[in-house]
Order: sequence, then C-alpha cells, then structure tokens
Amino acid sequence: MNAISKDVDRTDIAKGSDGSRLAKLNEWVAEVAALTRPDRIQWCDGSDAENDALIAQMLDDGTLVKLNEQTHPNSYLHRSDPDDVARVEHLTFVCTSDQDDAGPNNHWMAPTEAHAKMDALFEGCMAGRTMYVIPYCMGPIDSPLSRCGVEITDSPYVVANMRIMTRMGAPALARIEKEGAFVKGLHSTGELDPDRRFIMHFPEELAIKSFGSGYGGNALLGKKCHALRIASHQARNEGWLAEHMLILGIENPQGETHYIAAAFPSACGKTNLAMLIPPEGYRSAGWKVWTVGDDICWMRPGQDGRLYAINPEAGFFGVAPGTSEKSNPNALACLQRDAIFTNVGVTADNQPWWEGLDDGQQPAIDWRGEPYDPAKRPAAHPNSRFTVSAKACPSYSPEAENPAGVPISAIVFGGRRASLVPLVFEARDWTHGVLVGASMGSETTAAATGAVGVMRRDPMAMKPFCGYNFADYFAHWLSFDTPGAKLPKIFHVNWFRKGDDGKFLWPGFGDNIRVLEWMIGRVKGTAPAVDTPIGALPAIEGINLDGVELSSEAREKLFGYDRGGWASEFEAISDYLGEYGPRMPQRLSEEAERTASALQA
Ligand code: OXD
Ligand code: MN
Repeated sequence: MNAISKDVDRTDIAKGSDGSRLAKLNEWVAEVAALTRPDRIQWCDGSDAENDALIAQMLDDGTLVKLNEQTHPNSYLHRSDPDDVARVEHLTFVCTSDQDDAGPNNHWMAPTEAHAKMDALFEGCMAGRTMYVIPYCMGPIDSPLSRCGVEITDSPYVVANMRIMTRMGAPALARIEKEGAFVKGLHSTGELDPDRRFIMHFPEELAIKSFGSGYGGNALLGKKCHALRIASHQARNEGWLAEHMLILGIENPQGETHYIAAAFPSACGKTNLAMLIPPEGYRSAGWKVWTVGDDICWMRPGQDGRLYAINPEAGFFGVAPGTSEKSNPNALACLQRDAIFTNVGVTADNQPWWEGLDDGQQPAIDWRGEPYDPAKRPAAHPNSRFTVSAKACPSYSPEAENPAGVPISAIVFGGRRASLVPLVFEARDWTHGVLVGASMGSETTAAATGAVGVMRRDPMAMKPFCGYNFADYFAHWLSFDTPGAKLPKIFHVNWFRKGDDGKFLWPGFGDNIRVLEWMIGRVKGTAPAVDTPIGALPAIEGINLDGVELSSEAREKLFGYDRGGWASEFEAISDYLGEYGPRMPQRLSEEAERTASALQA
C-alpha cells in the first residue's frame, strides 16, 4: 500500500495490496487530478512527521502564526479571509435527482447542473498547488457503526484540522481497502471569492464538492457535509440516525452511568454541556460527567432494542468566545497545548484571547491581525474556533472509543428561547418526542452567515444539516418505535429563558446537572412530574435546587407554562409542519393537533 506521505508522481497512486480493492479510489484520484491539475499529489498518512512538515510550511507562508510556546506549546493561530468565517447556508445545496427528496428544508440543484457548475470551478484550480488525499474514518476505526471517506483538498490547513477531527491516514486507508466503500469529498479553497463559493452534496452518489471556502463546516468535509448531510441520507437507507447531538455520560454516586444525547443548534452550548463539571455539592457526593462527543452522534438499535451511539469525530471544533474557567474549565484545559485557533485575538505576549475568556489579560491584536480597538471590532470573531483532540479533554470518556457505542437513556432537544419555553419538560412518548424535536425553534447565532438572534424553526437542530426532506426524516424517526424497541425518553430544555429585565433566569453551566439528574430520575421512574398538554414538567420538589437562588419570577417562568402562549406557538408549529405538504407523516400531524386541542380545552 502506498499510504506514506511523500511526493508522488500523478500516476503513482495508492494501489492496494491486491491491486484491486482501492481501484475505485485510485480512479477517482486520477480523475480529480486530471480536472484540477495540481503540481504535486500527497497521500496523507496522518503521521507526526507529515504533520510537522505541513505546520512548518504553513508557518513559513503565513497560513499559521505560532502562539506563545511557554504558555501554549505546539499551538497555532490561523487568520482566515475576513469574508470566510462561518457556514454559508444560502450556498449549501442538496442535489438529489428529484427535488422533493431534498425537501423545502434544503436548497436544491439538479445533480447534472451542479456537477457541471462545480467542475467548471475546479477546472485547473490546483495548478501551482499540492493536492492532498486524506483517507479518514468517522468513528472508532474498528466500529461497525463507523463510516469512511476520502477528502481531496488543496488546503494544508484542512489537512491539519482533519488530522485532529477524524481518524485520518493509514488506518483509515486500510479500512477503505477492506470495505471498498467511502464517501468522496472534493474541496478547494479556490480564490476564497464569496461569489464563487458553493457547498454541494450528492447523497445518491455519496459525494461532496465544496469550492471557495476554507471555513470548518464548509471545508472539513468529514464534519457537517459527510457526518450529517450525507450520513443522514445513508442512515435513513440503513436504519440508523445521524444527528447534530452531543453525547455525555452522567455517573451517579452509586457508580451507574447513563448516557444522554442532546441536540442544540450551532453555538447554543453543546460543547459546554458535554464537558459539564458539576457544582461542588454534586462532586463531593460522587456525581461525574463524561464527555463522549460535543457535536455529532450516530445511533442505531442494538440487539437488546436500545439505541447505541458513537461520536464519529475525534476532536472538538468549538466556539471560542464565552469559553472560560467558569463556563467550561474542561475545554480550557484542552486548549493549553496542541491546539489550532482560528480567528481569535492575541495578547501582547502572543497568547490566544477571546471575549469572555475572563483570565484578566488584555488583547493586543484582533482576529484580523490589526491592533485591538474595541470601537472597531471585537478581538475575536464571534464565530472564532478552536480545534483540539478529544483525547486532551480531562472528562473524555473511555467509552468513547468503544466500537459498540454507548446505550442512550435520554434524548434532549433544546433551543435558545428568550420567552415562553420552560427550563425542561418531558415528552409523553416517542411520537410526542418526535413532535417536540420537529417543532424546535431557536434564535440564530454567528455559526452561519446572516442575521443573528432571529427565531427560526430548527427541527432536531438539523435545519442546516439534514440531507433529505424533513417530512421523510420525521417519518424515519417515527419508524424506530417498533415492538421490542427500548427507546430513550425524550426531553426538551431551554437554558436561555430571560426575565423581564432581559437577564437569563437560569444559572446554566454546571447547574444544568440538576436538570440532567431529574431526567435520569424520570428514566428510572423516581422523579416526580406534573402532566400538562406540552409534556411533563418537573414537580418543583422533584428537582434539586439547593444552593440556587431563584426569584419568584424565575420559578414561575422556568417551571410553569403559559397555556395561551403555547396555543399560539402551536398555531405557528402547525403552519410550519404544513409547509411539508402530503409527505408529512400523518402520525405527526395528528400528534400536533392533539396537543393544540388540549391547549384550547
Ligand atoms: C459547528 C456548527 O461548527 O454547528 O459545529 O456550525
Ligand atoms: Mn455543530
């Protein structure tokens, strides 16, 4: 196998030990090289030597800036093009043969038209550049739940990030050689021209073409493009789920660990919840939270009828602003070495800095490389990021590497809702839980270009990521409810409820364990609740509030529900679900009607 990183002639590509299992890959690499005309082709093996050489090259040409070696060894800053700082949902397409298969939730283009458009952009685009071939595996290398892909890119920054975010290189190539199957992802930064930027998905061909952006979600193709848009399509055909969810384990003082998967939209605190450190009272009693993943969850039913989940990623691509010793000490601990920062500010002695770091230091240079001037712009871009290996996280669960995955006890949906939505409620059953996920709403954030703070429907936090028609996706979710299935309980949370003074009512962060404890109590049948038309709310005595000071307004808004407000919400929800027309599963529309009439009663 020729998987060792080195300069190779265009025709000297990975042949495979028997010369045949990698034929499909070899042919595709040759085809792409003929189209893009790189000067060199480099097959990436994921080795330290390969990474060191790429880092040296990027330091040399200014793609990376070295950070303070004393305080942050082996860490680097990348400043992106100022017009290339987030996902671009308006330029992201799902290209199915039939437009209805992509659904109203996606931008669509016919596959032939999309290929022609993209191939015209890729034509000769790697002349003068190196083409990197990155075999990668999403999920533990020996897990039957994992899937492989190959990304071809002309960006060494992408290679360095993929090395952290996926199991990349020789072991992945060996698995591809054994299986013969992989997702094809072609990427070029092009000229970073926003007018020549598209992210196209071809789910029926298990292929991705991305041009004109170097930003994470647009360019690290293993993440959103493969592990969500393509994988959700694959998962539907194969009977599993690919979701925008963190996975955590919560260990109680008796030593039992329950695993929870939670879907929140981008930049709504998945990383913070996944790495939660309980308050002192809980810690001393023996509670612990284990991190399995912070962004993506692949789940499938096991032999015992439970859902088993893996985190397909190997690293975290987290939002930097707001990450502090108070909000997420585990994330800060990961970031002390071996990290890549993108678009953060730096202090005078070259340490990474962002708004909300609260470490008593001051920024000297902003994310655009200019002297920091608060009147001009924040030091760090609001969507600035860190890339770091999951293994660096003090709370990383040893079970994250278990090829069988972890059994899920509860699924949580949540949005950023300043009003109406209480702190937590539990769905009546699976069908109601699917409705709770399907009707999720949240205020938009800086993770995608466009206005921030606008409330939109974001079913299961998958609006930007579902690779097919949402109506079919809801039907797929409902299909897991079979005789013998031992499905997780479903909950909804809202950490972002505000009071009349505009301030958050719930302390959040470590105190969120109080809500997780109530959920586990519900799973075990020990925690009390009050039934309402929107679901079961915690009985106030059923949730541990020791040490939390809540005003009477907070208690009422966090643990009560406003029947009139919810009746209007359900009118909006049924209008939204109506947009999916006759493909919408009747079971879901009936569930929505049932809830709406209970609210009117
Ligand atoms: C992410 C996102 O980067 O959701 O995870 O945008
Ligand atoms: Mn995400």
